[in-house]
Amino acid sequence: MRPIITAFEHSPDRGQGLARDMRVRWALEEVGQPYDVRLVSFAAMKEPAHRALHPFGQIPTYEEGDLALFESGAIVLHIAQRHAGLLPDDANARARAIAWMFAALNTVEPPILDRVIAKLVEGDKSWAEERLPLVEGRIRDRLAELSGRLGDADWLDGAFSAGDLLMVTVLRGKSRAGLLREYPNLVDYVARGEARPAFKRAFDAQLAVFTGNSPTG
Ligand SMILES: N[C@@H](CCC(=O)N[C@@H](CS)C(=O)NCC(=O)O)C(=O)O
Repeated sequence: MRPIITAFEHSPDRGQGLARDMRVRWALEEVGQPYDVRLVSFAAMKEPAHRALHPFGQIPTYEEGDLALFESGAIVLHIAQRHAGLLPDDANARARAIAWMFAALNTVEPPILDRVIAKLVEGDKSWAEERLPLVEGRIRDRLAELSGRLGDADWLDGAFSAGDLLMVTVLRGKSRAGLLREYPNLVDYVARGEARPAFKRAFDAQLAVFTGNSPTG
């Protein structure tokens, strides 16, 4: 059965591949599971029909038979648990890979998102300029810690896993590139993730929606 995911009808990031359906597409591409995409407008996301799938009126969602899921991390975990290739077989290694999934979304992504909010939403406030260095300091702390742990390894814990998939999606993007440049091993880490054929297929599929080349992934 082909799962159906939802994605933005229009790109808010001008095709950088940052919308979170990218994580789901990438996971599906890594495990070789074909999927369909239902495109939603910003208005439609807030309608009851979409909110029945996603209580917060966002993308991505994931439907597979009777199952409907929201939250990109939960969707990637579901895909990784149902298919080989994104989580190790060994129980302890699997638990550690899942810990990295949580670390990406729960520890590294929040300060990065805070910076997006500080710039885009709060940028015109009188205190915005004073706050930004504090926000960026918190990102640097996390990146320094992550960089230290990664060292010269290719991936966070052995083979590429769903933990790396989420971490790379959290770190990538033009607006993060400046801060990331201070940690060359993280720059290389993101580049390694982006060089994976499954990433490229996912990226191209999302981009194709925005450039009008293809309606589905
Ligand atoms: N924690 C959620 C966040 C979902 C999210 O923020 N989605 C964005 C797109 S990347 C969205 O739908 N934004 C539109 C809105 O919130 O109205 C996840 O990881 O799935």
